[in-house]
Amino acid sequence: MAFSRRSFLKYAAMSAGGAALADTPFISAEARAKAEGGNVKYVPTSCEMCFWKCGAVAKVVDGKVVKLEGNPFHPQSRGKLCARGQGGIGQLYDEDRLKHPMIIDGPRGAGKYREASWDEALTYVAKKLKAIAAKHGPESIGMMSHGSPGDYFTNVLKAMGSHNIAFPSFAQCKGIRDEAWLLTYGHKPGSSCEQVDLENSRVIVLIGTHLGENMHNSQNQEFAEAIGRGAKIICVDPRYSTAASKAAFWLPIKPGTDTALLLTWINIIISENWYDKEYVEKYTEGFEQVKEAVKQYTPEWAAQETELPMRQIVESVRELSRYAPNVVVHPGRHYSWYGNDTQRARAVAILNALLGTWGRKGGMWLPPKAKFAKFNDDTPAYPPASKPPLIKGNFPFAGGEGVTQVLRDATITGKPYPIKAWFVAGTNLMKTLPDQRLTRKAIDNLDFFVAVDLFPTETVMLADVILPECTYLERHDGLFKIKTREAGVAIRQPAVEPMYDSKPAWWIGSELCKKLGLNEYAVKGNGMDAWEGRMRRQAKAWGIDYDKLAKHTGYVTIPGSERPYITADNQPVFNTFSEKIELYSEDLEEEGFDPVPQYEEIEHPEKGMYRLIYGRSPVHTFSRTINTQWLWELEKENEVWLNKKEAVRLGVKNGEYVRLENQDGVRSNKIKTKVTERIRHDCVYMVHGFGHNAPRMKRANGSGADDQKLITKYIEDPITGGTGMRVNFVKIIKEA
Ligand code: MGD
Ligand code: SF4
Repeated sequence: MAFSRRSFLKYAAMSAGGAALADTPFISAEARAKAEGGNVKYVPTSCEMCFWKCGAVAKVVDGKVVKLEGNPFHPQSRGKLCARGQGGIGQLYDEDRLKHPMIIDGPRGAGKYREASWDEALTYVAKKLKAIAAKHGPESIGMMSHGSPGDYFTNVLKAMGSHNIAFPSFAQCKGIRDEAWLLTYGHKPGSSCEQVDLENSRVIVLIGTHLGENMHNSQNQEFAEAIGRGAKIICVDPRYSTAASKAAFWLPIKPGTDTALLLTWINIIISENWYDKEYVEKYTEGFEQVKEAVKQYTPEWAAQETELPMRQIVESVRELSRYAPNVVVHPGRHYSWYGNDTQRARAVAILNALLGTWGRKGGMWLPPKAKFAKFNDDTPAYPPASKPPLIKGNFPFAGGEGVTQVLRDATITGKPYPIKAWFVAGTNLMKTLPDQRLTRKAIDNLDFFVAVDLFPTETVMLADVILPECTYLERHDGLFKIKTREAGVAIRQPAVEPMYDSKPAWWIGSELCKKLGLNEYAVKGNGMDAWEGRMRRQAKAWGIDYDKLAKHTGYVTIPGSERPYITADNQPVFNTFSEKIELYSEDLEEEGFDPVPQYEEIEHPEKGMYRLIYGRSPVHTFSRTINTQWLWELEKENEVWLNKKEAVRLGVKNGEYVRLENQDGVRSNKIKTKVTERIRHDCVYMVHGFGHNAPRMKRANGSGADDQKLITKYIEDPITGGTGMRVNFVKIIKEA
C-alpha cells in the first residue's frame, strides 16, 4: 500500500471527524455495520500504537482493515485517535513484519536464521529453558518486556519459578515519579493516565513535559481545550517547545536545575503565605520541616543557579498561587533525566500539596472507586521463587516492575548470581537501555535469547529464537481496567485474522507452558478462541455484559465509580503510614535519604560541548513506529536543534548534515541541523527513536540518528534505580 503524506492527512482529517460521534446518543458498532450493509464490519478494540490504550473502532471491508477511528465511548480517545493511532493500519500491513518463527543458523548477530514451524520453535525454546533452569536454577532466566505481551510471559516465567522480570517503563521512564508520589501521597499520580484535571485547570505548569509533542490523546485534547478556555500555561523547558509556544510564562531553564526552581517556588509560597493553610493542616504532615529545609532557596540564588530572570521566577509562582487550588503542576511522565530524579518528583508532589491540588477541580482528580472481583481462572498459585529476585538491585524504593539494568549487569558479571537466558517481548532494548555497549555485551554473554516481536529490530536480530507476534488488530488481549475520572473496562479483540504465521502472545505463552509441562498454567480450552472464552469468564466475574462490550461499545463504565473532587462526604484516602500527605518522608529518612528534597548540583558541559537532551515526536512512539509507512511518510528522520548563535560560531547552516560525537568519542549517524533561537546555547535536542540499525526494516534503517547510541553515560538514582540519561555531552562534527 503506498500512501502519500497528503492522502494520509486527508484520511486523518476524516477520522478526526469521528469526534462528532461523541455527541450522538448511541451508535453501536454492530448497528453501524448493519446500516451500511455489504461486507462491512466495525470492530471496537484498543489501540497499541502507544500505551495510552485509546479505544479504537476498526472498519473492515471484505476482510481488510480500511480505517481506524476513535471510539466515542472511551474516555481516553473521546472519538478521536492521534496520528499514530490512525497509522495502525500501516503497522498491520507492513511488509517488513516478522512472518514465521525463526531459529538462529549461524553466529549471533550474523542475521542468519532458518524458518521453523511453531511446534519446532516452541519445543526448542522449552528444551533450552528447561536445561538452563536445571543447571543454573529458574531464576537464571530473566524477562524484559513492554506492553501487553508482558503478562503472558510473566505467567510462563513465574510458573517456572523465576521472578526476574523487569519492565523498562520503570527505570527508564515513569517508575521514578510513581515511587516519589507513593512516598508522598500513598498513590501514584495516575493509573491508566495522569490524574490531571486539565479540562478545568486555570493554570497548568509543565516541567519539561512537552504536551503536544508528547502525544497522549485525551490529555492533549484536554490541554488544547484548556488553552482555548484561556488557562495560563507555565512551561519550564530549555527549549521553546510546542507547549511553550502557548505559554504565558516560558522559563528557559538551564538543564538539570529544575529542583532548584521547584524548591525556591516552595520557599516563596510558604514565606509569602500563598499556600493553602486549611488543606495543609488537614491533609499533610511535615509542613514545619519543609519550611525550615527550603528557606535557603532564595529567588536570588535560584536566578543564578537556573539562569532564569528572578522576576520571572517570582511572577510565575505568584500567578500559580493566585488561582490555586484550581491549578496543577503536572507530575510529568518520563523522569530518568539526571540521576537525582526521585527528589525532583518529590518536589513536584510537595508543591502540589501546598497548593492543595489533590482532589480539587482543575488540580488532580481523586482515583475512581471500583472493586473488581478477583479472577484468576482457577490457575494454581505460582511456586516460590527459586532464589530471591535481583530486580530491585540495591535501590530501596525500586518498585515491583523491576530495574532493567540490574538484570543486564548480572548477565555481564554473573553477580550476585548469573542470568543465563533472556526472554524479551515487545521492547527494543538496544534503543531503550542506556549504553548500548553493555546491552550488546550482556547479549553476547547469554546462553540463550528468545525475542517475541512484530519486527526484525536490532535487538530481535540478536536473538537465538524469534517468535512473531501478530499486531493488536489481529488479536485478543484481555479486558483492560481503565482508570480515568471514572473506572471502566475496555476490550481488545481482532479486527482481522493474524497474517502470515504470526500468533497472539497469549497463545505463544500458553503453548510454551504446555511444552514445559506446566499445563495448569496454560489457558483453559483449546484452539484460537480459548482466550476469548477466558475473557468471557472474566467479564462474568466482573459483572460485565461481554457482548455489549465486544459488539457494541468496546468500553463500559463501572457505575458510581466517579468521585473526582473532595467534598464533605468524599474525603481523600492517603495510603501512607500517617494516612496523610507526607511532605516530610520518614521512609526516605530511615534509608538515609533527604526526607525533604535538597538541591544537588550536577556536572555541566564545558565550552564547545552541548548537553544532549531528547524528547518525542507527535507522530512516532519511541523507535517502534519509525518503519510504519504512513508515520514514516510524515517524519522520516530527526533533526538536531542547535542554538543560532552557536551555529554561527561553528559555521553550521540550517539543514546542513552534521554528526554528534559524545564525551566517550562515540559518533552518531549523520543528522540534519535545525538552527533555531528556540533552544538554549548549552544544549542540543533531538527526537528519540530514529537511526535504526536494522537492515530488514527498510524504511527505518539508517533514517536519522540514534540518541541512545550517544547515551554511553548514565547515573543511577540511588533511591529508585532510575537511569539518568541526560548527562551526556556532545560536540558537533561538520560533514566533510
Ligand atoms: P520528556 O522526554 O521527559 O518527555 O514525554 P515527556 O514526559 O513529556 O521531556 C522532553 C522535554 O523535556 C523536551 O521538551 C525537552 O526540551 C525538555 N527537557 C530536557 N531537559 C530538560 C531539563 O533539564 N529541564 C526541563 N525542565 N526540561 C527539559 C514522554 C512521554 O511521552 C512518555 S514517558 C511516554 S512513554 C510516551 N511516549 C511517547 C512517544 O513515544 N511518542 C509520542 N508521540 N508521544 C509519547 N507520549 C509519551
Ligand atoms: Fe493510540 Fe495515539 Fe491513543 Fe496512543 S495516544 S493509544 S497511539 S491513539
